[in-house]
Amino acid sequence: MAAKEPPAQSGDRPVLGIGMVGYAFMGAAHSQGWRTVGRAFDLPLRPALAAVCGRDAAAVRAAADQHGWAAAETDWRELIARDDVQLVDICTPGDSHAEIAIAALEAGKHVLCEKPLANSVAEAEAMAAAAERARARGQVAMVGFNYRRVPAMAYARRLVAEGRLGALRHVRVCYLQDWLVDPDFPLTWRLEREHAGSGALGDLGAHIVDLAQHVAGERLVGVSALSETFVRERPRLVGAPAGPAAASSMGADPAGGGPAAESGAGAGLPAAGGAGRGPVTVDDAVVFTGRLASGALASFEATRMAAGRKNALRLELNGERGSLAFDLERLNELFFHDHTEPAASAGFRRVLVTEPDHPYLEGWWPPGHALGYEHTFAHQARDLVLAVAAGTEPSPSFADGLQVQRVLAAVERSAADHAAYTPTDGQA
Ligand code: SOE
Repeated sequence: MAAKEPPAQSGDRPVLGIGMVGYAFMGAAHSQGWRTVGRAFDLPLRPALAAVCGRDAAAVRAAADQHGWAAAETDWRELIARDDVQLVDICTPGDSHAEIAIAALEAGKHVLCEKPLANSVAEAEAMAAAAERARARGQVAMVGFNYRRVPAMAYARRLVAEGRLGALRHVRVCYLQDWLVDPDFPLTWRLEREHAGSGALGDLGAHIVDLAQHVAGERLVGVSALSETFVRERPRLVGAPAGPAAASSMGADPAGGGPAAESGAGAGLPAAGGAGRGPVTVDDAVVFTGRLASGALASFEATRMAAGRKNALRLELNGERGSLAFDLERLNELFFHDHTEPAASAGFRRVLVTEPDHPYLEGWWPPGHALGYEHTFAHQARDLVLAVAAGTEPSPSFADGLQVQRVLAAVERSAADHAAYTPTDGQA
């Protein structure tokens, strides 16, 4: 498709041309981040929305207009080959991450890849190896764990690193959504193993594994898990080819149009019915425990079956000197208890994380003027642009994404062969 070339230089700041693959929920969120980041933060490079890619020419053109992309492509290889694209942003289902990311890195481009990094450890290993080779050529590659960029979460990490919680004892984290409660919610790609890799585990569990480790500042060394698929068959999507072709390598998210469609909320629900029911091949929910390197105990729960919980990512840390608690549904607030204070007056207090001294807040509004979900994508873009400009390894790197992938694989393995003991009347 015809390209509208963005300028190679803007004022005294060189342009960083972005090419994005996929344009549904995550594509819309990333577009918003790329559009706003240069207005909020003073960056050494100016991100330019050069081109977006999807399989359906008319739909991708409409998405380009809606989200502010200068050009539209229908083949991701063409997107990668463009001279005005220096960074490839991958917002497709997991089954195409490895192929696109490795091709982009080998073509000399920087890469941002949505989470989870891949659908398997083997793919993630190949991606991390490609990123390491590219690093030697000055390229960077980052995984899109955007919740690290909630200011309250970045601030929580700072408090832990400063020792305000002392030695950690517990990390308690869950990610609760409810868009699969309805057994007639259709069989989108997120419910098919060959496209999504896993269910709530990869979709939500990946976030909480990364976030827990990031805030705690240490990694999991062992896990033990249970998982369940409560609804084993769902209506096939109308007009969607059954099986792998439905969500092949790239383009528009087969789950449908905008953010609401993908999350299953309200009017955007993808159409179902008439094509029979098909098998759900991923988990609906997973719970697991883990041990961190320091010996702290961690518990995790990820589900899309928690009626009434829309996007409740809740995290609590307890240490010998204090505790922190957070809920993504109230993302400007962090609750902090300082256990070194006199017991009579100590207790959890609400810290409104909107001060200029709080992470990322220097770019936004006066204190008390709250931020939201979308800002995490601008913060992600900011950190990536700074890494590109400085030639430093971004965080989370593909190596970090691989480590999360290994945790997810260990959780799956444990859930598959879990030794569950039946309560008895006292005899072992
Ligand atoms: C759907 O469960 C989803 O869009 C996830 O895929 C995202 O990663 C999460 O941020 C919001 O929910």
